[in-house]
Amino acid sequence: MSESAQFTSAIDHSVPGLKKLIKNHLKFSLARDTQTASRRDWWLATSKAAQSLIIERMIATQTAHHRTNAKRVYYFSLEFLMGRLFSNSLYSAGIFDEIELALQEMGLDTETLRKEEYDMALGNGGLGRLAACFLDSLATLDLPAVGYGIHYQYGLFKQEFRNGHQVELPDAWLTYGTPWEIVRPEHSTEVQVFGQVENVFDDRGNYVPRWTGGKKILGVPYDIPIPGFGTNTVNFLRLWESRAPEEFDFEAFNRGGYGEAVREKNVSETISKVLYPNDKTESGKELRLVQQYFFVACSLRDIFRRFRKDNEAWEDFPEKVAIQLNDTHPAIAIVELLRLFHDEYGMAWEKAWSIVTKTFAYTNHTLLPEALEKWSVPLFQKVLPRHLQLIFEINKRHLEQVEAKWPGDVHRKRVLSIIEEGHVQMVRMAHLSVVGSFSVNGVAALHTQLLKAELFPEFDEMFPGKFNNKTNGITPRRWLLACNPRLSTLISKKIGTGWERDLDKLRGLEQYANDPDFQSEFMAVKHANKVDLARIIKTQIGISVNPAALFDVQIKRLHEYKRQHLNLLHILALYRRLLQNPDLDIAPRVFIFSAKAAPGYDLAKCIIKAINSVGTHINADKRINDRLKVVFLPNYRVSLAQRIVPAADLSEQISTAGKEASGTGNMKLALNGALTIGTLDGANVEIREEVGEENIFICGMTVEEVTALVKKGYRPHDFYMANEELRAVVDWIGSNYFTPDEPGCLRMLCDNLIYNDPFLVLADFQSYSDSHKLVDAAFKDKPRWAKMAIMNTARMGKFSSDRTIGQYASEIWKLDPVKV
Ligand code: GL9
Repeated sequence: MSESAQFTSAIDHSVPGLKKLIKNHLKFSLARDTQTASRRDWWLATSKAAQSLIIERMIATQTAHHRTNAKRVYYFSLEFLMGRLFSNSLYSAGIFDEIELALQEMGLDTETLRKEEYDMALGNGGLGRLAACFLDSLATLDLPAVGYGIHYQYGLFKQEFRNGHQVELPDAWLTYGTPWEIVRPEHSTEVQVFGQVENVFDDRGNYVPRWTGGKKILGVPYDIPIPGFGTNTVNFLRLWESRAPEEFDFEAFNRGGYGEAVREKNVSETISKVLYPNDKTESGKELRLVQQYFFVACSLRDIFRRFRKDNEAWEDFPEKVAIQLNDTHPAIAIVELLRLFHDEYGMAWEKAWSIVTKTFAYTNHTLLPEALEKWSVPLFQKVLPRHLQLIFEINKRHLEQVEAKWPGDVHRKRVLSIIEEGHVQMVRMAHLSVVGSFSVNGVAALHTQLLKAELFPEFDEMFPGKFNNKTNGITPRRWLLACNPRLSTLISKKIGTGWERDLDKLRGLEQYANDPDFQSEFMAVKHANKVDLARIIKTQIGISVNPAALFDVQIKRLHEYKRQHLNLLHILALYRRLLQNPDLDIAPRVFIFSAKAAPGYDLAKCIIKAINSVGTHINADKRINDRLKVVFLPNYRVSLAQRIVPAADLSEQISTAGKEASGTGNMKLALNGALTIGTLDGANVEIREEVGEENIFICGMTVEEVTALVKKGYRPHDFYMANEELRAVVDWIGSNYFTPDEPGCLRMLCDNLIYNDPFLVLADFQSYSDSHKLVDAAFKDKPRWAKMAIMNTARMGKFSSDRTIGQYASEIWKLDPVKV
């Protein structure tokens, strides 16, 4: 590679050149000729062609980062929900149109090939998808960055419905391989788990603790190039796969024979076997803690190797390395970095700790108490005995600081401690993260405010300025350019291109919001997207829907706090009103759901069954005459979201106020011209600020009202008794009317609502239902709806993840771009 700053490609980007490149890959990488090639072969060959261009730029990028000894950010995350990479790669390589032409000339098209790709679903939901959007923005902004995570053999389970119930199937995404990853055995690294702590004499004759006797595991990295859009920068995502260090364990072989030896190998490989399918944390599972430690330990060794190539002094580490912790899942990295410096490199505690706390920054993604990770001390002792000792020492020093600041204040020490006292002592990973990081951020303004005031008020007092907000964002490349080509084309025709890298430019559409011609063009795009989605619904689940109806969309993980069951109650209320008054004048609606429930979350699965059963019943009811349709699309995933989002009229964002940290689906839908019906929760608050309150439907209680009601003592039964319609629909769910073949199967949902209702569904029902009447009226007024939809698209600039990442870079990481 030349040392010049000028990057020139060795590959012919012309249509004939790309055709040749694709055919070469077909022949030499896949051993196929054009006659026998399957669609998958063509997809693979085309992907490999795009990948060649990207890899060229990746090499140039890495050379530039190395040559300038640039500071890098390392994004540590247990989840990266990447989805398909095909379109993204073509757009980023700047060859989308050329490839389209090249394929056309060979009798193929991008649209068909795209569908051959299996989603890369190494994440659960918002948190993992945010990581993917961030990688896209980091590269697009020319920021030197590496994502680190786990190369799961199985991603998030595949969902099917059997008689309306969720069934989980394994997600074998690697069965046919992927063209995007590059295995790098030369960068493999060994880490250990379990074992014990022994005191030994070090080289200087000091009697020191040492971690010995653990089980050795090999980490093998797989790299996925991450190309920026409209720039030469290509960063990468490095995912670790666990292997047994020796192909064959001869000791085990001698002890127990061949079978034993292979079994031991399997244990090592279990670590990267599967993504835990819980959307909020998986506490107490030994394997999950091992996963967490495994990937951060591998990543830190990798970062050390890279740092040492260009640097001498450890003091400079924080000048060259920033590590962002995506929630507390990778927080053990704080202790591992301290251990490496202190135990392995003999650095004094104070110096080691000072470097550590200048390196890490932590993002909190939720206030839900069940999601705050805690590990029992006995489990820690078993898996990471030396780390446990170090945590106790970190905590001792931390509590000395508390004592210095608030002498004699026992209460403060108890609430600030990293160790929670009780029958079994617990390590609080969030406290460890706050103490070990120089920055703690929330993911929306309201969330950060509650983080400071409710979750960590004592920490905020102890470390003023450490807490800050970084409102989430989404990448406009995937969530507008790639998923909605019709709207992208219309926008570029109207205001020119450039919005893909500067989303504030969409403000230029505002001036056309009242223009009848533009309104009809905008709504024609929406209609065409709805026709596409209607076709998908028909082929996937056999239900016919009317593209002229209002498409009312709720797509996200299934969770009580997100309140899909509030939506269901409203559907039942509408159904009942139509049965009671057949002439009721409402705009026809198609309710569209898509959601996975954690496999062990019974109530969430019951809500899925309830929606499916009610839907089947309503869809078949001739009296309704297609004025209501209920559709639950199975196997929600990124690629399906990319089909639903462009076709949505209404976006349901109805979490109980204070529970949804930010939400990002809300941004994707509004960007594509859907209007939001939502509570004042998470980023909805900021969406309202941007679009104006005349362009959004806000309903439900505020955080203050929720707090007051809970404090006073919430009694759902009172709301149930006081509202005739609400009582009728709740009873309907519990009545077996919708599930005659499975009596009692929705009982738990009905009982939960009347007697427990922890997320105040019944308390918000009336307000939500009233708000839907305003939606109905607005939708019937076509020019008004069109104007509101245009205003939503025009005013979403703030929610580009480029803006978010720009703020992380300047305010947290102090990171400068490097142009390639
Ligand atoms: C989440 C929050 O619940 C969302 O509100 C937020 O938008 C995202 C990204 O910051 O993080 N936290 C969390 O644990 N999940 C989130 O979506 N869960 C999943 O990823 C399923």
